[in-house]
Amino acid sequence: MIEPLSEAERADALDALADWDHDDGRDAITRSFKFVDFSEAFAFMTRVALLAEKADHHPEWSNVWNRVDILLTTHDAGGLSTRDVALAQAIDALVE
Ligand code: HBI
Repeated sequence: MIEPLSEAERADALDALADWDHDDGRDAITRSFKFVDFSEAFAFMTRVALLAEKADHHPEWSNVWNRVDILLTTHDAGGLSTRDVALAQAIDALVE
């Protein structure tokens, strides 16, 4: 069982993940990325996919041409967990 974040942990995480929005309905975090073209967007997705496999924690995501929309939540926890925070930070590092 993966524990969901506590209220305090969630507040701290959302503060730290300034580029992510909280989806209250799902207790998830979302971020949209825009690249110069599809090739760059897909290269980003490939790198995220490798991070996700390494973490055994996978995004819910969509791609339209140069845009990638990512939603992170932990299905096994029914909401946000430390796995989402860690993956979001690793994803941010790809584009920082
Ligand atoms: N990814 N976002 C997300 N949420 C999960 O609960 C999850 C996952 N990837 C893999 C996975 N669970 C399973 O491997 C569990 O056994 C951990």
